[in-house]
Amino acid sequence: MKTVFSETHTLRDAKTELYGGELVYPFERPSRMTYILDRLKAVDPGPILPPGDHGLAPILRIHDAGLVDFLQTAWDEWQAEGYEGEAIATCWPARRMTQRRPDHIDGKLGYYALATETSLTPGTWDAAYGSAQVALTAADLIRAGERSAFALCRPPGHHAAFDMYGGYCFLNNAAIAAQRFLDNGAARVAILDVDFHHGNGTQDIFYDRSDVLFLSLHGEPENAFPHFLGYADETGTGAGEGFTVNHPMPPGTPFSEWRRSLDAALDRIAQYAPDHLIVSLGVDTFETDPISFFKLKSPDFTTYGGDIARLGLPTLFVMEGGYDIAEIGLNTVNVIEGFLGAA
Ligand code: OKP
Ligand code: ZN
Repeated sequence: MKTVFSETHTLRDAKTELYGGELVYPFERPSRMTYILDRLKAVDPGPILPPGDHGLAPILRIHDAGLVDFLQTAWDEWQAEGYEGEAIATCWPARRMTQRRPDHIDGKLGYYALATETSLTPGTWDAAYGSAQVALTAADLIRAGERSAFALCRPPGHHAAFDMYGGYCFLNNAAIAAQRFLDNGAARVAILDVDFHHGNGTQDIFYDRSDVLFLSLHGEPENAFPHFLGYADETGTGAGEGFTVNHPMPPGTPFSEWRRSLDAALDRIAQYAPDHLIVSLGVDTFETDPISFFKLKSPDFTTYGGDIARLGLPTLFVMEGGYDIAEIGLNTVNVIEGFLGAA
C-alpha cells in the first residue's frame, strides 16, 4: 500500500489549545507524524510519496468559499488587530442570535468556529491545504487502479463542516476525496469513520445526499466531543434519508462491543455496494488515549484492519486523530498491516 505524505504539515504547530481552562500545548501536534512515519518505515508496506497540487477547486467542491477565504486571511486580520496570542474564538451565534457574518475578526472567528480548542496560527492554512492535497493525491492512486492507499493527512479533517472549522480540523480531507471519486465517475462512495470522535463535519456535508453513505463509530455525544451531533437517530434528510449511520458507544467500550458496531457498519456498506470505501482512520480508540474513553488494544487494530479488507472494496485510508503518541505508529500501521494481511 502506498502512503502519501507532505512535510507541509509542520506548518501547523500551534502553541495553544484551550483545555481544562488552561492553554496547553496541543494534543494534535507535529510529532504524531514522526511516530507514524517511523513505524511505516520499519514495517514498509509500500513507498511514501509526496502529493501533487490539485489547487483550490476540489476543496471548493466541498467547502464554503467564505470559510476558505477566512482560513487564508484570518491570521493577518488577527495580527492587524494587535493581538499577541494565537487566534481563538470567544463568542458565537448562539441560540436566538443572528446568523449574519460580522466584519470584525472576533466576529468572524465565532462565525466559522465550532469549538475553541483549535487556535489559528500563521501556518495553519498552508498545512490544511497540504493535507487536502495528500488526500486528493491518494484518491487518485486508487482511481489509477491501486486496491488501497494511505493518505497520511495532518491536520485531520472529519470535524470540518461545510462552513465551520474546529476539533483540530480545517478542511475535510475525507469529504474532499469522496467528492473527487464522484466527480471522476464513481456513483457511490462510503465513508467509514472509526476515529473515537463523531465525524460531525463529514455527516454535515453529506447529510442530504445518497451518493455518499456516511457511517461513524464514536463516543456517545452525551459524554464526548463534539457533543452536539452523532446520536443514533440522525439518519440523514431528504434524498439522504438512511444514508447516515451513527453508532455512539459509552465510556469503557471494549473491542468486543466496538467490533459489533463495526460488523453492523460493514454489513450496511456491503449492501450499499459503493465503488470506493474511505476510512476516516483515527486511532484515538486506543485504551490509553489521553482524551478518549474506548478500550481498544494494539492487536485489535490489526484485527479490524482485516475486517475492513474482507469487504473487498478499493479502500482509501485517511488519517484523522490519535493522541497516545508513543503508540500511534504501532496502532495506525497495525490497521494497514491487518488490511493487507487479509486483502
Ligand atoms: C479531533 B479528532 C475534551 C475536549 C476535546 C477536541 C477533540 C478533537 C478531536 N475535553 N477537544 O477527532 O481526533
Ligand atoms: Zn478523534
